[in-house]
Amino acid sequence: MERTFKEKRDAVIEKYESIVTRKNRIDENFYNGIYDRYENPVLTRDHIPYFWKYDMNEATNPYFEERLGVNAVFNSGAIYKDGKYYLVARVEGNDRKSFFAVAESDNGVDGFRFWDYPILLPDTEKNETNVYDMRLTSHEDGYIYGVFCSESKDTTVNNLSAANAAAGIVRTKDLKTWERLPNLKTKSPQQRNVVLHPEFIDGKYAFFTRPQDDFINTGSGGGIGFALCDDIENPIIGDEIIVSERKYHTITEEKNGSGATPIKTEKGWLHIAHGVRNTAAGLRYVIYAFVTDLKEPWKLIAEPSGFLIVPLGKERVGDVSNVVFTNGAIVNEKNEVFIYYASGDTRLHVASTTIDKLLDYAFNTPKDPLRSVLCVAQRCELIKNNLSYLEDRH
Ligand code: M1P
Repeated sequence: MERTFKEKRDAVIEKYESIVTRKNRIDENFYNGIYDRYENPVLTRDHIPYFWKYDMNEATNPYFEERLGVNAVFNSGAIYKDGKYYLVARVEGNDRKSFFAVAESDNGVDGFRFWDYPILLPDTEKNETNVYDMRLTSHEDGYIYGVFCSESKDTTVNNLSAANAAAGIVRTKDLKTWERLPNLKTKSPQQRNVVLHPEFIDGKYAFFTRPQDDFINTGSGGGIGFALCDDIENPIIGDEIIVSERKYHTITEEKNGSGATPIKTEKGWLHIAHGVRNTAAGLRYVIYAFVTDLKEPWKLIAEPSGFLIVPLGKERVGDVSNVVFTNGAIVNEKNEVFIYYASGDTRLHVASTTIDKLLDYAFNTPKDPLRSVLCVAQRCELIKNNLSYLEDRH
């Protein structure tokens, strides 16, 4: 017999509560010494409040059907404020449009609950169709900035899928009221993965950028860029200096992009970014790290070889398989670091570590020597040193 409206509704509420109150534990099956992974994602489509999806009124929804479904919750900006962990997640409706919503937790690894309403961005860009991937920057000017991709249809070509990506900018003090500034103007025809640096450089705002010729392909775009901006209320940047290059036969060959807002450490600015390579099965997105100079943050001072985080197990499959992507990390007062990364453009996970471990990783992992023969020599050196310590191993 079919369940009553009340039975269906109560079951949906119960499932939601069990998901958002579920404890998360470190995944003991994974170890690399650099960071911990967790058993469960921190945000999924099941974390979306039921009252965002169902009409809860029996008179207008007698079958208790979803009216506005949510497909995925992924790429999230992150910020630590007054002892709480906040994520500004990319929520994608069944209609493919993304929007932003704040979720809050007391410990950064579980218990994330969305606030009652998603963020209502001021509608100042009339051609904007889609918004996604907000990076949150607590700037020394006193505002929290959100920089995100503002996407609109490219009407200059006869191609229904052609789109333009620009960097949208909003700012807030409380994550509740958001002021929209004009989109960033750059020389590059397209921009995605733009991040505002937390400090003034020579009295100016500074952006990490990703110059690109095309919506998907970066074309001549050489990697993650850096540029200064005189006026955040009329944001224009000039020439972009390339900070982290795309390189042949590496994890960044196809493209790369800034991820989490750079983290200030005593040894430099720590960046957690993404790199993309092409394969016969399509693009493969991984997460990598690099460090730039404290005073001159466009200067690369450490770039360990290869990836930091790669999709593993269930993370490998999703709406866009073979993808991990980050646009947010949090450092708390204990110098613990929480890297929020999405898998498969479908759900959001956390990896936890510390500043010390990440710096050790960044400065003591060898660089990519760019050729197989040199990679083998690098590994043989490690083996030779290890075997001298392990002489009595048999
Ligand atoms: O689908 C993978 C990612 O693709 C884009 O990243 P990039 O601009 O580097 O290609 C973004 O749209 C991102 O949201 C998405 O996760």
